[in-house]
Amino acid sequence: MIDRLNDLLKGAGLFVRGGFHVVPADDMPLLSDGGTAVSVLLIGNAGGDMWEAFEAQADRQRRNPLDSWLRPEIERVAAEVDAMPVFPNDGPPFVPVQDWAARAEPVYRSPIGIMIHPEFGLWHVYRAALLFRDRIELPPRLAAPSPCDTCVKKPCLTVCPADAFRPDSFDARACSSHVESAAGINCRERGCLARRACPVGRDYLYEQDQQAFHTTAMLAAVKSGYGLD
Ligand code: B12
Ligand code: SF4
Ligand code: SF4
Repeated sequence: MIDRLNDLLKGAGLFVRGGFHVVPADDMPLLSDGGTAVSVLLIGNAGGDMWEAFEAQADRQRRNPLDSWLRPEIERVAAEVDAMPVFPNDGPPFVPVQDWAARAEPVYRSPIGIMIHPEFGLWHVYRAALLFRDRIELPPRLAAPSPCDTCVKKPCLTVCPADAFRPDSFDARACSSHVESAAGINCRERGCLARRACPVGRDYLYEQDQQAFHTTAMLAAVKSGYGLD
């Protein structure tokens, strides 16, 4: 199943990130027939592969071009393996995809909220969870500690010009005000300074166009009140 899925996802620059078996305490969305999922696989991207595929295949003139391109791709793949896709960015309410990720693979909450991966650093995202009605064999969960445990200087926490990182939360409005201002040109065009300050996963750093694209999307999301109280 994992190899087949990876083959199906490769063209879009995605891959299987890991999975877990559902336990009764999980508030898992129901399957389309009202049944309960037994196993879950997360799919996502790391580094620039998805961006390259997007640039080659997507219609940039469409509204929400990344979602408009990727969603049908994922739905098609899910149908081929008889799974139901759940999209982390659909909501509110949002599915707790970062908690699911920590069960699926060695990722850990970084001081700036984004999950850190020992290889990909902060340069990876979850695009969907595939819910299966039957128990499937999961890829092995690799054991690796959080890189943050041994990162003494924690530069991610000292470079944000908007002081947007609070002990347990992210001040999205402080971030977006800075990024939109004249002084925010570095974050706006080259991506979040705090994320870029992290020494882990440098090989997976997004290129400038990708950084700017995601930053523009983040600004639009904050403006619309998406995910904010
Ligand atoms: C709404 C949302 C946003 C909003 C507001 C988020 C906010 N107020 O913190 C906006 C648009 C600002 C945003 C921005 C970004 N987001 Co966002 N976002 C989400 C979304 C859809 C829902 C988050 C939520 O409210 N969940 C509700 C419950 C379920 O969440 P939670 O577990 O309690 O945790 C959230 C917060 O409480 C907070 N948090 C929890 N504990 C802690 C601890 C600390 C120290 C901090 C700082 C934050 C923090 O972080 C979580 C997400 O913000 C998630 C996807 C998802 N389904 O979770 C993506 C998600 C968290 N975002 C993601 C990303 C990549 C980003 C951006 C980097 C995008 C960009 N390029 O600009 C920025 C960076 C923001 C940052 N530094 O945290 C990824 C992170 C991937 C990863 N590796 O972990 C996710 C998981 C989406 C995905 N499909 O993978 N996001
Ligand atoms: S800079 Fe250090 S503490 Fe911050 S996310 Fe990277 S490894 Fe973790
Ligand atoms: S984009 Fe810039 S202002 Fe926003 S959190 Fe990152 S470093 Fe701070």
